[in-house]
Amino acid sequence: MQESAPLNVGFFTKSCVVLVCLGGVHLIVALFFYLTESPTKFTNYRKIQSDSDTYASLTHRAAALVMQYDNGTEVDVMLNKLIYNGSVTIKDDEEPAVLESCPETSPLLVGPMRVEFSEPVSLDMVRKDNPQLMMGGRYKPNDCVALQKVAIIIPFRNRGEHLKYWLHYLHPLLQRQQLDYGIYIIQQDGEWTFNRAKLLNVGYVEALKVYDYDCFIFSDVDIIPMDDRNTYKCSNQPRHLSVSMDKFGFKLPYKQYFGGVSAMSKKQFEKINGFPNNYWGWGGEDDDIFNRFKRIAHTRQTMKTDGVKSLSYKVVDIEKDQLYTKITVDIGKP
Ligand code: BGN
Repeated sequence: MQESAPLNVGFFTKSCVVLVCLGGVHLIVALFFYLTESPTKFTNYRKIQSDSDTYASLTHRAAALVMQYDNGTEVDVMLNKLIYNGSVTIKDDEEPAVLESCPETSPLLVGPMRVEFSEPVSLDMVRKDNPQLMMGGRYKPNDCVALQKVAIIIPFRNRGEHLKYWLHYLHPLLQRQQLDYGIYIIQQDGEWTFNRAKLLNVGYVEALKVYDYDCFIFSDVDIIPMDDRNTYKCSNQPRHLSVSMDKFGFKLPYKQYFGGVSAMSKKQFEKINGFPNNYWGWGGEDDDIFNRFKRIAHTRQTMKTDGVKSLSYKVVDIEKDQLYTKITVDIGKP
């Protein structure tokens, strides 16, 4: 009897040690699988469920695990951290979780449009016609994720009449094109000679302060598309959009013409250091930018020193309307 007592104690102690070890291994393995698997699950939830459902199921799932392995504070702390991170990510994300990408060609397009300037148009009328716009002339489709984030930059001074028609025709068109877009009117302050290209550079810089745009459309205020299949989007090459205008008899004035309306991705714009800043007065700046893409041209030299990298200006005023963001800037003088 006396001999068996230590033996029993030894066996009991060993069993306890083995049990504790097994429990520990179980805990480590379970924790490992939980931690390696959970990020994917978070992502899937975000895609297929609404925000509140997601938060509820995350909380629920994590709570169940806390109960199952409720034998160590470390586990609790880690799970709480996951719940916290998960909920923060989801609450930060303003996109409804079920949205898919918009199609390459929007089903809302109507093709040729009637464009005319005889009927009067007021800004109030345009505001009423476009109730989905967000402050600053911003829009994104609510039933799909737009393929591009497009900033439309319009150099401007004393052209209020043109602007009204531009907004009247372009807002509905851009919405039909299912773009995530914003309108930036860059108004040159003062009476010095106009500088279209420098204002375009300002628009590029200012728009990027507001939103992470990946495509930039540079448009004159008096040019309105006559067909909404002419998409205000960028592609793998810079695009010239105003290729057939009434004032040029629906032809290009010359082969290299790049004025009116053009589209460049952020990457393309950066590659050529934006527009030149030193074209004061009418003409030439669009030809300059065309030549920045060509192999042999003097602008291949000047573009290194003159462009968006060397741009300097002062913002005088920023006005956010439902229809646009108007930025008044002092860009200096010739
Ligand atoms: C060209 C202008 C363009 C303008 C078109 C169409 C110049 C360059 C002078 C060296 N080019 O003549 O800027 O868009 O006409 O009107 O002025």
